[in-house]
Amino acid sequence: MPQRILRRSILTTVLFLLTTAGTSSRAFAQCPPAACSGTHAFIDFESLTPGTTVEGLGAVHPDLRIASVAWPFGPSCTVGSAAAIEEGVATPFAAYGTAGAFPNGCLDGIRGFGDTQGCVLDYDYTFAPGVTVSCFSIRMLDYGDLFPFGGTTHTVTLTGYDASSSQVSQDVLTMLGPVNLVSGDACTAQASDPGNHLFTVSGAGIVRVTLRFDAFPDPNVGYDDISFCEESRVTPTERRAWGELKVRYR
Ligand SMILES: [Ca+2]
Ligand SMILES: [Ca+2]
Repeated sequence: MPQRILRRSILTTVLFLLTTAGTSSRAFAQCPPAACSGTHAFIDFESLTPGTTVEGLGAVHPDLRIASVAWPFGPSCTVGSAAAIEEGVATPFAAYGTAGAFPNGCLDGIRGFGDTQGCVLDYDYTFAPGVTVSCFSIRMLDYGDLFPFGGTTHTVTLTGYDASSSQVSQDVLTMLGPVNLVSGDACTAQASDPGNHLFTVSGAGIVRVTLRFDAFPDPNVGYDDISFCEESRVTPTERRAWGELKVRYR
């Protein structure tokens, strides 16, 4: 390779690394596009007006269904009530408060989603028919500065399952001891602290991802930055072709 082209190639690589280094940790969460051989999806929630529901297939992405699930250990929020939230805006709810009771502070950007304060919801993430993912990631914010249900161990678990309901991958956050007003606050937590934590599951053939809280959670949290990598997808054309095939061989 001529010297000039080699230099340009190195410069391009350095620029690429600098660019991705500045955005990969927050913008793309932990399912980076470069590692996705299929179709990459990233949802930052910035386009959703506060109060817009995030639940149901297509609400935030054509191939993703967010569905809240009743928390079995105590006060569950109303199933189906998860909605877009905005920093500094207490409507439809302050899913959590940061210093000075500031609602929904320090999301990535100014918008994410959450549910009502003081109650808990578990979540299921599933995909459009025929879609499987090889990676799924979500950011949870402000976990660990309030533990009204007591307990000494506080565990949040993201689990990916395949079509036969076998576990593919699991990511567990365990926080020990009492509240921590620094690492548990969305605005003062460092990356990967409970207060600003990315959960990621990866592996072949994931069709369902569950987010589950144990009996002693922080009920006031928010979510942001969902990314996933679609590894397979049955296109409408293929479905039609299969139908024709069945007719032909009936
Ligand atoms: Ca956001
Ligand atoms: Ca909290």
